[in-house]
Amino acid sequence: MAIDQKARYAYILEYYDSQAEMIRRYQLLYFLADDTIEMHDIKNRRIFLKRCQYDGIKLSDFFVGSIVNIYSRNLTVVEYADEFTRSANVKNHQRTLAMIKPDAFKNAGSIISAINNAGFRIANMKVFSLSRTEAEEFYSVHRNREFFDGLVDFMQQKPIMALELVKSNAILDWRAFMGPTNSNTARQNAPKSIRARYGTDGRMNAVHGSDSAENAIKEINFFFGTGHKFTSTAQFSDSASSCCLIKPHAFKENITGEILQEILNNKNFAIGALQLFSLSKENAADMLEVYKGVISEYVAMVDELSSGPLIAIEIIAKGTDKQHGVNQFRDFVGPFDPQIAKILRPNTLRAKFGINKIRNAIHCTDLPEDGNLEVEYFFHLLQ
Ligand code: IDP
Ligand code: MG
Repeated sequence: MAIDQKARYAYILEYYDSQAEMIRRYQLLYFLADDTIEMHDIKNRRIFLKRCQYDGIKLSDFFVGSIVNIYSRNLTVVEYADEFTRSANVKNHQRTLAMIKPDAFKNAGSIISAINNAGFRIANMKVFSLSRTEAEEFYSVHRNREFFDGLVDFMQQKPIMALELVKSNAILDWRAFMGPTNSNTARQNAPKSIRARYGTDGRMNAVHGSDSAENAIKEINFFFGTGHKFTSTAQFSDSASSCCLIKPHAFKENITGEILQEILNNKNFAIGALQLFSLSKENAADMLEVYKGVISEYVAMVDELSSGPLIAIEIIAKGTDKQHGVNQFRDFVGPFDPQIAKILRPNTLRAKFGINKIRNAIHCTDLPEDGNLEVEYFFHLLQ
């Protein structure tokens, strides 16, 4: 059956215009028949983008809270503009809170790959180190259970990663994908599940997932809402910190997990802090300021860095002096140009995951004295 030519979804998008210091609102129409979009400036009642196919934009990019990049602007989808769009999207874009628990943190990359392969989109992601009070609050429904104290002890041992996942039927699908609460039961009854593959026992079971729509909202808010300020996990060390960015193209290609796992497997480095960010063009230009006028690809680098979500990571080099630490991670990342990297240093991250000089998968700190500055930019200034 042919799709109705006029059938379209409608969204309200916002963009912070830093030059005019105001928020601009647009209505975006997505035509289902031919995957074209059209945009209107709401205030001026003017057409902003004539109906066209827009490279790199797909229907699955649109849900409340998502960020789409059009004409180098990062636009946030803030609401559905009509009931047709709302009811279709509420079904297609359910959200849930997943957590990678301390026992599985060393496998966080592989778990993220599995999450992506199972069709979940990652809308938010951050590493936390929970205090006793925070762990107690998160699991407060279990306060009277005999396993509560053990659970709280376990949860505040090491870093954890919280993830906001989006998919149709996300809550139940993620619970099924996690497997039974007890990892040993999981290995018997659901050998492909995450808990079977990465869990330890009944308490240390690799991952968490919200159990209802109500709790999903509560738990997403707990980690990603503005209500609670968590202590930063970043170490901001002048001697050991350097900054690694998994670039937007790599995030879009769903290779974040593979890259992260390579970093986790390398015994020379530890992860201090990690978080998903969407940089505006101004932020990206700020961040890459030192390359302005130095590297001919500067403008294209800024465009790439502001083209969608990226993952910022504080890398802690273990047991080395400052000079050595940043250089050691650079060495692991490899030459700027992946084509050269593939020939000269085939085991480096850029050789394995990069495409070209702009889409080279990873940004890493170049100069030892910039390591902590770059980390502070993400984990202090942008917080
Ligand atoms: P769920 O994580 O599968 O939703 P819940 O019953 O909500 O399971 O329990 C929360 C967490 O408490 C579990 O994931 C597990 O870490 C821990 N836990 C549950 N039951 C036991 C137990 O019998 N012994 C030790 N820890 C437990
Ligand atoms: Mg539960």
